[in-house]
Amino acid sequence: MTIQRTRHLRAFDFLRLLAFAVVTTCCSSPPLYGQSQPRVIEVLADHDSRYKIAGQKQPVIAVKAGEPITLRITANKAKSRNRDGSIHGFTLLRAKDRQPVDGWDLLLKPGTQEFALTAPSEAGEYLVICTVICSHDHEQMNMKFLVEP
Ligand SMILES: [Cu+2]
Repeated sequence: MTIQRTRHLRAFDFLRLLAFAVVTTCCSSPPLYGQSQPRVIEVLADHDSRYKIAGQKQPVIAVKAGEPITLRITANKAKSRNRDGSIHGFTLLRAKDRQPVDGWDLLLKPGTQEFALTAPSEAGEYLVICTVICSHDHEQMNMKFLVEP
């Protein structure tokens, strides 16, 4: 009787240990395979023709030069949309000469979309602008974007 109970407990302990090992192996970060995932930056392109970032009064995106990032943008419709259904844009310009950055000319459909992007290789100040005439406030729909060396 006593031996049986002990065996039972041992089996239980073994299972608990196994579960613990599985959980710590699967859920510990960083992942054991490959390189770490790109950083996710979340932006809201809102119905009042403003870009918003949670926890920031004046939204600013700061990245490292050449850093791979995932941009997760949620777009809410303002007053009007493009013929193709885009409700806001997200276009990156170099601040000093307003030159557009290759690959950073995004059109946003309603809802959440993810874009895998690489930060500009040139450090400095950039500007995000909306390219869809989304409302009478469209002109002020912009945001600072900093590329750190
Ligand atoms: Cu706009």
